[in-house]
Amino acid sequence: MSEINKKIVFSGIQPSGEPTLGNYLGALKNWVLMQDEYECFYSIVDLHSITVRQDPAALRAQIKKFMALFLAIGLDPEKCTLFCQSHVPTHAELAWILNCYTMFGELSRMTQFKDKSQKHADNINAGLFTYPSLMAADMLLYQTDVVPVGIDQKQHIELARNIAVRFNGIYGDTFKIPEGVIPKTSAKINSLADPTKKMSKSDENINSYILLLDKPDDIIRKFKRAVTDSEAIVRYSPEDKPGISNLMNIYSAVTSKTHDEIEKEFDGKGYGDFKLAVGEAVADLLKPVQSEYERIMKDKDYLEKIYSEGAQKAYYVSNKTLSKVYKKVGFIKKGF
Ligand code: ATP
Ligand code: LTN
Repeated sequence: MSEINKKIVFSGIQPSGEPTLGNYLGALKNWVLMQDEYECFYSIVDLHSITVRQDPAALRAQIKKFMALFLAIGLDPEKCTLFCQSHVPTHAELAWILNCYTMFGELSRMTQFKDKSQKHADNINAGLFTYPSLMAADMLLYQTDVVPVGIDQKQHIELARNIAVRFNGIYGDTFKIPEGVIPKTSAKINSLADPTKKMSKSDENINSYILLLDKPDDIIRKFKRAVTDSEAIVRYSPEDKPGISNLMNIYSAVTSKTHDEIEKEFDGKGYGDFKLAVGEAVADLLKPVQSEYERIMKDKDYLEKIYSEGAQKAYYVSNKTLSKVYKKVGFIKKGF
């Protein structure tokens, strides 16, 4: 069971497609790095994913893929708790309570809500709107200290903090106030097709993203096609050269080279050489992950064991916070 002195980490990812290089460099890589030092809870947030319409058969397959990929990238179930959000009912329960302490105006200001409402104008449902209260519940249930995410989630974490402070202000100390951890060069990996936009697993254009399970040839082809500019100088300048700067961020995150080192390495060389180097570095990074994934996917019983044990532990830990909350707001104890 949990080691009390370790700080708590919580993070989640939606099974709304297949994980991309953006998910990996922005979030998942940090998840792996944190597992030795912290008590970590990592969730496939399936409840969140249905705020956008999903095909049930595809969703089922994606969730299993995500769980296998968690293990393939190096998350160790001995060190962290891996589970599906829908298997742990405390998340939906606390989300309801927090909805009653979250203001309409606050939710209206969320950029993810505005973006997704525009993208899915035919399905602006209440779940899409109250998405951040469920996300706040995810974090607050575990008395989380640290939340590793990409920069797009900063606003949601701020809101969760505000909700927690508000609740604590009314009822006394109940929730720990969590803090976001955002990586330096890979906080926002952009689309290869439109480098002013975030790389996103639910993008319609398959050339806009690299999937963790893309084959090496596809990876190299996608980088070759990546939108850049006509200057033909590898130079970091996100404003004037979003495409090349995005590729430099990727190359830097994968090889640990600084932007200066990358500029020197490709001084006098064309974009062709640079794109090939980025493609090869990414393909090399993903090769061992992919073979590990193939191995794990063959053992469905093992996968089921991991997410079942994960959910049991997550329920045990999170229910302590939920019981505290029920008591604080004035609900009476159940007699069974
Ligand atoms: P969707 O396209 O369905 O909105 P997504 O690809 O944006 O999904 P999420 O499941 O919302 O991915 O995010 C999981 C984690 O990955 C979050 O911490 C998020 O900040 C991070 N992340 C997602 N895309 C990127 C990106 N392009 N660059 C850096 N981090 C990212
Ligand atoms: N909203 C996040 C996914 C997510 C999450 C969380 C991240 C759901 N719950 C709790 C960190 C902590 C997203 O869309 N990327």
